[in-house]
Amino acid sequence: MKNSTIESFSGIRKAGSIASAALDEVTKIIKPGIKTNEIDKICFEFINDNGAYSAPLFYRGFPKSCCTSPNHIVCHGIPKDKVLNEGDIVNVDVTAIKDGWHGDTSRMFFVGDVSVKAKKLVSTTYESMNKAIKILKDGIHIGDIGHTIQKHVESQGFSVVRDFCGHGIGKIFHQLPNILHFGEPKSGERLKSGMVFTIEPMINEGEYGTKLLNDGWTAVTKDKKLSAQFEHTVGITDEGYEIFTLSKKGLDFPPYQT
Ligand code: EYF
Ligand code: CO
Repeated sequence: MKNSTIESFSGIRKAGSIASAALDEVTKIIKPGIKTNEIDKICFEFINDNGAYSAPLFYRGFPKSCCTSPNHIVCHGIPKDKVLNEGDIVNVDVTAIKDGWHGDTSRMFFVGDVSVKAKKLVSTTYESMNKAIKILKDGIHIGDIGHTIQKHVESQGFSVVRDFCGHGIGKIFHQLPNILHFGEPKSGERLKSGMVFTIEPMINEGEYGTKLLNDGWTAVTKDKKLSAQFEHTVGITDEGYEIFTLSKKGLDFPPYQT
């Protein structure tokens, strides 16, 4: 059987398309003055209305349905009563569970007009993820993914966060293998057709160090400079790869034309 028709791929394809469409909905409401709690409400309602569950809600005690990570927040920012202002950048990370299968994706959003520096960080982060996706095929090493990302990011003067990684995904939200976003070519495990995992590089404007806030969830840059992230859920096929979380509306990268 071709792996594009196996049960895991069709399940993750459905979950991924709901997660991706939830981010398409978020695109409609992002503007100066919006609160991150409002983003959470949209994600929760959209995912539920589509017969799915939000995986982050209550996962290891996490209190919300998505993560919202503006500016110097690297990941796992908790949606709250916080207003986003003109010039902010923000990552929204959603995971839908449909029929027991997970689809995990995140995108960056621009709040009004943002600086040239922020735009360059966001475009470099997106390019690094896409360059890594394009090399995916049966037989390459996990280290090839990290090396591709690190080479591009460092060539642009930015740094790759070391403290968080991509992950295998399927009926379980987080499983092996860990997908590091830095590394050496031809190092680590070889990818096999049928494997499904996320690529979700977190890229910093300054140094790669992070620290955890006292809330126990929110990771921020140590130097308080900007951080950006994109994420897709991808599968290895006999022919190469499949991306399960592309936007059906072409809203994969800002500025979004809506
Ligand atoms: C100490 C959470 C657990 N973890 C990962 C729980 O893979 C993710 N996004 O692409 C991802 C999303 C969430 C998540 C949402 C909540 N959690 C956060 C921080 C620390 C921790 O365990
Ligand atoms: Co993830």
